Amino acid sequence: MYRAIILIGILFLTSSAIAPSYPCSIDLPAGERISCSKEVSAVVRPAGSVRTDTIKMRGMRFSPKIIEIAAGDTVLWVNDSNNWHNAELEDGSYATPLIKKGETVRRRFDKPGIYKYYCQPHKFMGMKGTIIVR
Ligand SMILES: [Cu+2]
Repeated sequence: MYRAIILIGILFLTSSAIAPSYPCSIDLPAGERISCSKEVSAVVRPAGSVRTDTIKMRGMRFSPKIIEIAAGDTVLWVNDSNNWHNAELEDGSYATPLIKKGETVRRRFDKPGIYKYYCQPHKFMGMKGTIIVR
């Protein structure tokens, strides 16, 4: 009996944790705005196909600054500049180590949502980016 109650509790907690919750629009550093639907649309790619999208760290910015990928895809940050950079999600859930010139770091994004991130050493210079996972 107790096991059943605990199991139901776990299922409830898990389902509420998985339930999507992300804003309909986000504010970007330059004052631009992105609109997005509350319901994230289905993955566009055929089942089983994933890909890697590259974000270059160039000068004091991420290029592209905003990228849209499908759930399950991988982002590859490539440091193409002489400075050391990193990428940290604003919610604090993930941070790359410092990436030197010519080095790369990759991370897979499985959960749809809007991930805003910044470079810790150059955040004050506006080195920020956004990854939209559909
Ligand atoms: Cu940087």
